Amino acid sequence: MEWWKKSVVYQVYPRSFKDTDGDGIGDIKGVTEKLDYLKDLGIDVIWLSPVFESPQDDNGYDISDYRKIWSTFGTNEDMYELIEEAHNRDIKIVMDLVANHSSDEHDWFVESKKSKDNPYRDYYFWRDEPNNWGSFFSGSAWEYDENTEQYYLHLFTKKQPDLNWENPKVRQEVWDLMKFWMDKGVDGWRLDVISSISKHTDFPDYDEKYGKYPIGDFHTNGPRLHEYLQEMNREVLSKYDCMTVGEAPGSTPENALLFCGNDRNELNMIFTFDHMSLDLVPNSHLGKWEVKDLDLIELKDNLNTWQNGLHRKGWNSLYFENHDQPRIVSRWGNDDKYRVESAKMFATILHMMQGTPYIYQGEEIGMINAKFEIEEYDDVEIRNAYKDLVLDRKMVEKDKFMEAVYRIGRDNARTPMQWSSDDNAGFTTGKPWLKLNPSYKEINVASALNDENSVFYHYKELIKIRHEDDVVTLADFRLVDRENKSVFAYERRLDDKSILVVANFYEDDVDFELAGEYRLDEYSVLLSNYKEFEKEGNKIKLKPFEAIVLKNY
Ligand code: ISL
Repeated sequence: MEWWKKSVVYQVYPRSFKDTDGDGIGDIKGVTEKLDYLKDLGIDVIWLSPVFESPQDDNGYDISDYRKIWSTFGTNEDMYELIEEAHNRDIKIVMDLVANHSSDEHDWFVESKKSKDNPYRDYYFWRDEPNNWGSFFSGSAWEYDENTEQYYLHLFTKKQPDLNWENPKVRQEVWDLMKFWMDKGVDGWRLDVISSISKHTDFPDYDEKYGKYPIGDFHTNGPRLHEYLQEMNREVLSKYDCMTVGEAPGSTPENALLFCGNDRNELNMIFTFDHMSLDLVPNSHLGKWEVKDLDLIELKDNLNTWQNGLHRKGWNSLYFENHDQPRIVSRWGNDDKYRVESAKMFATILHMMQGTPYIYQGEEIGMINAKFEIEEYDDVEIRNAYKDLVLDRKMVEKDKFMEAVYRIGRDNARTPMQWSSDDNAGFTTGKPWLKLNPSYKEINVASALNDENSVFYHYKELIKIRHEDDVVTLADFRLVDRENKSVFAYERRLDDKSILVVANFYEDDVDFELAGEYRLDEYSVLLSNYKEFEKEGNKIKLKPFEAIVLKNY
């Protein structure tokens, strides 16, 4: 079995993880310092969000030199040391490949801008007229450049011009930089917005009914996408023992197999947005800033389709959090009275599915969303959307916009990691680059380690189960009692071995009758987030956010 099928990945957002030099920004040495902590948790792989030279317009997702570590994070030597120290502990390192776009301060773009006949001109997309495509970060996706009187394409900020993958030289540059890091020992890549690298080069306008600058199907899954990924696999990936996970906005269970189908020779798995969009109003003129309640049955159906769609044919990634998503306990759980119970419940349903689970820093201690004043947010997405939707176009009242920010804004996940109840949560001795979540006095690593009932030890247990039991890795997936509006239950079955996961998704007690072929007395408890498990015949009496893993072998 491929190693990444039995692995659990931990995402580090270096800026907010651990600062060792007192400048208020996390660094590479900080990651190295915490390797023993991560080893204790039991993870196998670290995915490091971008650490390369960058003007930081989008916190490093705007790279100006792909072969150099950003000096605020440290040196290339620090990075080589991290790789070595991680490997000494049997932890693999996956880096973030942000190659849909570069920074506008990258030499390629600096050259490209100079003249229409510059050798780097067609490293990017230049046009005389813009179309109506929107930027993910508000406004038009085209920026006018006075020097050559043309517009360039940027699906993200105007400091993130899109690279032109039609140009074979661009692709060669990407293969070379990937090899550079893999030759240094890097074990794989998370590929940023990989579903956007191939453009519809006729740049068709969207229908105006979708708003002034729509974002839609033309933004992803362009005609040459899979040709490029197969070339990447042939030229680079196939030469290394590595893992890949492509971030794929616009992916569906059907097209997922084009990326990660066993016979495709492209990527190992993708991050879909499907399940994380279920509480957003589709096609809203406010983009992602119009939220609605989650419908549990929709979530169950969605995960079921992905689990079954990829079973034996491809491979799922499993996630609820990352640096672009809010904290799951605040989003769909209860981050107050039942914080611990609900954090463990989400962990349980996620980690017992088939696929490779991803833990985002702080998720393992049940960190919660932050509620700041608008001026206190740093995220370019929040700031641009506030200016565009609230101040300029007045499409939404400030209060309503802020409610959406509290629920789904990206900075919810980016507040510094809470190591202890000391000053600045033990994250830095300086002034943190982003305000801490005041909850750190109570929610922090030190107290989690001291409490055998903490969220941390629940994660540790889930990881251990995955490592020790191949049923978790290999078994199929079936929903149990799909229509149940309060309980998320499923079975994983491999031959006659069966694991049942039963989770109360809400804070009211609920009785769950195990119907059909299942006999509760054939099962024993493998893991639970409550000390006692109450049953009556084939009925389980579930307490708030109770989640139980049962097995029959
Ligand atoms: O987070 C989003 C909306 O809130 C997405 O649209 C997000 O921008 C998209 O998933 C791409 O994300 C990735 O690329 C961006 C970067 O800002 C994100 O942090 C990164 O994960 C541009 O590089």
